[in-house]
Amino acid sequence: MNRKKPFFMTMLATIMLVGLIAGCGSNSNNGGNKPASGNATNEPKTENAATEAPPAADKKLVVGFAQIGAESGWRDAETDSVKATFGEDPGFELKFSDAQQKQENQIKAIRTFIAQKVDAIGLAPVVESGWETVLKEAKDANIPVFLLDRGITKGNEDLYVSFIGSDFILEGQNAAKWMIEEFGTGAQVNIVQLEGTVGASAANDRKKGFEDAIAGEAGYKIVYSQTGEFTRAKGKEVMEAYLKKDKNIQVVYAHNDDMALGAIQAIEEAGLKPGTDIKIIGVDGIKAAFEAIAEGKMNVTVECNPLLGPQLKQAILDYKAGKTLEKWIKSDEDVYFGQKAIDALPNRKY
Ligand code: GYE
Repeated sequence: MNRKKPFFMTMLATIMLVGLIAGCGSNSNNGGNKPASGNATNEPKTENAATEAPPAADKKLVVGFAQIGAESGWRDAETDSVKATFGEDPGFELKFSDAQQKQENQIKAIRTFIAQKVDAIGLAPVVESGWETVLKEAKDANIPVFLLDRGITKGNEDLYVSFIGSDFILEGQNAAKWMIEEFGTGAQVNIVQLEGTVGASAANDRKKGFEDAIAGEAGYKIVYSQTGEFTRAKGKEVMEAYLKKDKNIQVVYAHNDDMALGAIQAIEEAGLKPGTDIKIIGVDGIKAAFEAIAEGKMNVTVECNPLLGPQLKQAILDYKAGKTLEKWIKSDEDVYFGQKAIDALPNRKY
């Protein structure tokens, strides 16, 4: 794709001399986490100049969101949050794309957003690696990119403004912490780990946090670790297959609640009691997990907040206002088990 020469020509021709100088500088600033204030106010104006120029105050901010898909209850909740946040605000227009789990579809969506000259791009990267080229294209087009919920390979921090989401390593550590408190140090515990999408930061880091936290506990063994792709169906399938070979398991650690719920079905069908014979740990905190805890079939869910629409909107507004943004806008999360989960159930929002 050409580097927007015609666009910049139009832009330069329509901006006064002072704006022209600021406009030249903007190429290197944008995509960073602190736009120069002159640059931030020029940005929407330059797009107006390129089109038919309604007054800046009336112009909607157009946001393109490249979503992963609809693999889990968590993802649906995130999609709803983003759509509701921008849909209810007359100051915004949302362009939503569902990539059906494919990175190539997300890359295509981003290129379409760039061609449409959106004001900001939200990206929930399905996997961590392989974003450099397309995010450089967005940067060259002066379109700020905000990562939502999953991260990208370290060393590419200049390619996005902020990452808005959870600390997945901490979530893995919290899952292990609950387990070690439940069984005690020195216990013999066989664990099946159901991993998320291969290459996803949420899967990599939940695995790392958990495995690091049990490294000093010789009796805690991961006897099997396999992707369940963050879906209920795959979680069930993987668990079913494993139970046919070996039933000597004390814990299932699933990287999300949907896979935990799938595993629960497989365990029941194998004639065992999930929650009692095999303890079930999930991540996300979706309502269905709270229900399973209340029924005694699941033991704990490590919360991961999907209601990120309002934070994304605020980050875009702050960026446009020239404010300094945190590189990582972290979610505030809890761990739910036992009575605490039962008490929280009526108020769960997702
Ligand atoms: O935990 C899982 C999913 O990226 C944090 O993606 C997200 C994860 C979430 O579909 O359910």
